[in-house]
Amino acid sequence: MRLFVAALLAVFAGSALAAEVRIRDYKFHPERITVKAGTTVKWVNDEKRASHSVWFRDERLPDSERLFAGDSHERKFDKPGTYRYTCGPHPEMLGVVEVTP
Ligand SMILES: [Cu+2]
Repeated sequence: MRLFVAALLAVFAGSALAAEVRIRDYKFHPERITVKAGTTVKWVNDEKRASHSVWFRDERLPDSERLFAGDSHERKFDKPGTYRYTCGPHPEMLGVVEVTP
């Protein structure tokens, strides 16, 4: 519910700040992305079969829902910082979102 409200607020705020990370070959592309605070990052699973997730484990957040082929996941980053994440089923998959002021 909280995510839904956040998404709704983002829509109403008309936020144009967006960035995309594609998932394929068991990797995040790009593995490191730099965005401005207030940006919504969207992960899209481009695999034919493999499912993945987006898990900000260091922040002790719950794992995302499982992303099957074509599914996507979004998170808005309001605070500058370095956000490392992994994939729940594949801990060898690593990614970083660098958020600048
Ligand atoms: Cu994965």
